[in-house]
Amino acid sequence: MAQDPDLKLDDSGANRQTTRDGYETMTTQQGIPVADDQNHLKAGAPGPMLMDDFHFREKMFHFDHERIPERVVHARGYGARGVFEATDDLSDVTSAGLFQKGKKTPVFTRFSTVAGNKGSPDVARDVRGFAVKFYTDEGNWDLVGNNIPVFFIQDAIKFPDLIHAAKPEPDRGFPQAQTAHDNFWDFASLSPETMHMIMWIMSDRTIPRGFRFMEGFGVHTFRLIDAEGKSTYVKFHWKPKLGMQSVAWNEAVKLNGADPDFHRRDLWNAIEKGDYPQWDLGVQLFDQDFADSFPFDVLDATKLIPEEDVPVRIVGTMTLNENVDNFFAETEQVAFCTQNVVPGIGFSDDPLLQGRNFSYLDTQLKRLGGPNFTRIPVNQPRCPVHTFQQDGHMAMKNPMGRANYEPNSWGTEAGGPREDPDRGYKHYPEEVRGPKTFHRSETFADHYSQARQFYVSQSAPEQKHMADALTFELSKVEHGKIRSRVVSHLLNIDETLAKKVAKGLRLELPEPARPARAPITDLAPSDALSIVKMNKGTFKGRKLGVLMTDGADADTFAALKSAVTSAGGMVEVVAPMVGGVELSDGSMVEGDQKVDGGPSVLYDAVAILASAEGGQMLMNDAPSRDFVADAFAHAKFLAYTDGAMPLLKKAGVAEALDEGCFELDGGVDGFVGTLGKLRHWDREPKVDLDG
Ligand code: HDD
Repeated sequence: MAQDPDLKLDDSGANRQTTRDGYETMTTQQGIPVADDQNHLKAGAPGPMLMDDFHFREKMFHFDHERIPERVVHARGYGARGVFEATDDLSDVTSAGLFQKGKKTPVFTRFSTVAGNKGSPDVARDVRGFAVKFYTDEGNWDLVGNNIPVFFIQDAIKFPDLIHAAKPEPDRGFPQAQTAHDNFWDFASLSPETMHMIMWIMSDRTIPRGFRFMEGFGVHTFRLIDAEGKSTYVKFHWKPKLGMQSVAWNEAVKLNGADPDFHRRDLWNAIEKGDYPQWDLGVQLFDQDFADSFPFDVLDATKLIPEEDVPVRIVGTMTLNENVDNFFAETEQVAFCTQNVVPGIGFSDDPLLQGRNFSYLDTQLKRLGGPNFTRIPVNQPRCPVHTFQQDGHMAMKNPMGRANYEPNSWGTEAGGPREDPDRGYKHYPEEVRGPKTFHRSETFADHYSQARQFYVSQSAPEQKHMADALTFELSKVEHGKIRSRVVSHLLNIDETLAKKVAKGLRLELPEPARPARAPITDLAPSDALSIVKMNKGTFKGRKLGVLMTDGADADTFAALKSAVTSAGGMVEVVAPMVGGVELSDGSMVEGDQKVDGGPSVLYDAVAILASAEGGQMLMNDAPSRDFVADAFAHAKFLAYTDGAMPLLKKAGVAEALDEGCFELDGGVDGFVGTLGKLRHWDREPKVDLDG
């Protein structure tokens, strides 16, 4: 008898019985009810353990095999389910059904860091993966992107070297989740093609405030193909509805201690609250004529096309609206493959993309243990699947019937499936000629022009952060010659930047590196590349941390809470004791955090509401002083009541109060009205050595 492939483990009536207390009866994997889950079967007391205990053996066997290899890159990640809705019609350029206006397509999205292992902290300075699986009516489309629109290398053959250099050094096994070490900078400085991406990773893009505040990019040039087979080049962009935001570096360092799960907790909580994060999907569309006139090769993944040259057309919105039920089942087992494209979407000849198309399928085999990973629910298409592929480890859905080969003559009912020249995926019939050689295209030879364009497009605080980041990273590099070599490249990007970094390292300025092609130095700056310039002026989805003591003014707290909530933000109470504080009117407010577990790095802005006695008490508490001093140093907007002054004094902030600091006794509007600016960056040069 054919097996029902959907048979569920606990479907059988016998095992659905409950215990005397009304719990479901525990069973083995074989469905046998378990009598004792506390003790091994033994002979006598205390007694040797008996091999008869199949429940113990099965339980231990299964536990021993719980781990699977972590991803070789992007091991630390977090996923959620959602939906993509097309808001524009793209049928003029693609036959892909998901781009018909109004069409809704389920998605699974996984964000990740790249270098760190599965247990590494969320706010490591690193690129973020942004991978989306679209379960379309014509199969799965995986858009496996990053939060940076360019990549380090141009040819996939260098990927293992890049990753080896970035990961912990092989002899000592550290540092974890960091590029601040010799091997990474050695490789980068010997590979000038990395320089554009180096500028991006040294910017605030690699220390995002959360996944909800990041852009995403498909990176490569792909193709859209219409019903007649015409091809249009495309680059994909994700734009967060909440706008972009990053944290300060010193804040990131502290966040990783305060909450190593900062990003995943943020995403999970937002979805649990029903505050669903959304991204618009945009496309840059262009043809061969544009490609030919563009100063760089559109097939070179180390180059982007500025939005000012080809505007981003918004074509849909992704909403993440469901957390996973089980982290391992979905987030860990989801298998993205760049080769998963659907009719209407195609590859270009980008040699990085071509190499990826091999690597992803290959890696899933190792990670998930066999070719049937496509049958794991999170990876299964939501449309019918008919194939003669069969058997293998963990075969869960084999073809039914007698025929398992094509062609066969068993008639349509039992004999299918058959290929379908009308509906089937057709590769773009690009004409290809040329000698078979190992080579890198001459058109890929410019390594500095867009690196410079990125740098000059940044606001002053962002440029400062880049110089600081480079100085920091190179200060962890032990070999002077590697530091010098990096600076020799910076000289080809921007002289001021190079000099700042050299000064920060006390390094003699080297000769500039010899470029393979002279850089173009007058590319127009692009505002779209700057987080600060693109600020949307909203506090929506952000968090105010209010440090409070007994006797804090109830009206001020109520006004603050109501104004921040109306602005779409959240308020968390930080208290000396998590049991809460008693306000001036005798009401109690629960603490969301105890002050030493809720440092100000967890918040986008802070307020201190203290009574006179409360201020005196907090002043002697080191975590409370850090709360204020850090918020100030991280350029956060800060508000306070008069009672908080002793704390502000002791934290060294009272003498330095500036336009980013607000006295609350006169009302909350000035403070809350400013929060959308997110940071008071003007303060920053006054609070650090590098200013
Ligand atoms: Fe990759 C994972 C993104 C270049 C080989 N990559 C992986 C993930 C993302 C990216 C987001 C995690 C997917 C998930 O959440 O499961 N990778 C990129 C981007 C690249 C890129 C945007 C450049 C444009 N990757 C790249 C190259 C290769 C790989 C050139 C190899 C030739 N990447 C892999 C991999 C991974 C992976 C080894 C590890 C785990 C996995 O695939 O599923 O195959």
